[in-house]
Amino acid sequence: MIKTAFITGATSGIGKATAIIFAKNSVNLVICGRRANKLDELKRELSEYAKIHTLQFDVRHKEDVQKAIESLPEEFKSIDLLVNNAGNAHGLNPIQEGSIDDWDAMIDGNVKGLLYVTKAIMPEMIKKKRGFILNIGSIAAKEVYPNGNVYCASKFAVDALNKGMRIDLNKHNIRVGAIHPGFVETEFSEVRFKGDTERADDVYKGYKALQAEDIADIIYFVATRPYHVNIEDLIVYPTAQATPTILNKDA
Ligand code: NDP
Ligand code: 8X3
Repeated sequence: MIKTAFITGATSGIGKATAIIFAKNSVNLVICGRRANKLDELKRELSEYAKIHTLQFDVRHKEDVQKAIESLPEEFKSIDLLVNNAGNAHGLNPIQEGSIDDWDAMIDGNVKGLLYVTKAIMPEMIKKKRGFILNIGSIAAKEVYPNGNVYCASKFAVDALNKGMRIDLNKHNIRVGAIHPGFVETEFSEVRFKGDTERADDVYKGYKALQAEDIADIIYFVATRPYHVNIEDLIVYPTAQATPTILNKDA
């Protein structure tokens, strides 16, 4: 049974929707992100359903990650579910035109950040011989698409780490799995296109994209299977999308 979940990237999109569904099912939460105001707002919204603790840190800063997790009050220290969700794409350019700052943001956030958080959460799970690590990958973890280069590489790394964690943590009775969504209508494209909302909105126009709540629903389902059941890899597309680049906007 999941009593306490730790969700990174809970200030918007998939992470926020996941926090809402878990809290409404009485799961206590540690919600994380860089935007303190968004964390406080969500805590206010969800406190009537469950106990909520906020942790503000940038996943790229390993000392901050470690300190934040060490600072958890006793009642939030025993994490049953870690949702490694924090991440973003930065830019969508041919590799030869890519920005090194964007590359750093994606490799440091999507890959190293996920590792820093997991490193700090694992010891308690190993001690308990119980826990679930759920990694949010992407269809970009499965196929490389034009201009996806470094974002895809960062998500391929998440896929590899998901497998590596499952292998190494197997002897500790820890469940590890990943969910790989296609287009989900969140702040993702606004971040990718650096605040160009017109370009971001265009990504989701002309068809029904996945909603953050669709993925949160699936996360809740996957996490609440009996403990001997591990859904280890799940790809989810909107019906209108067949591959990263085949999208039916005329349905
Ligand atoms: P959003 O932009 O809506 O949410 C991203 C979340 O990650 C925010 O809460 C943000 O919080 C947090 N975050 C980003 N960078 C950092 C950082 N350096 N330190 C701490 N927190 C960070 O996008 P989504 O909800 O769509 O994305 C969630 C996950 O889903 C990502 O891993 C993304 O790659 C993946 N995904 C998204 C898809 C989509 O089409 N939307 C499809 C497939 C996968 P804050 O800014 O407050 O720090
Ligand atoms: C987000 C979906 O297709 O932009 O991971 O890579 S995509």
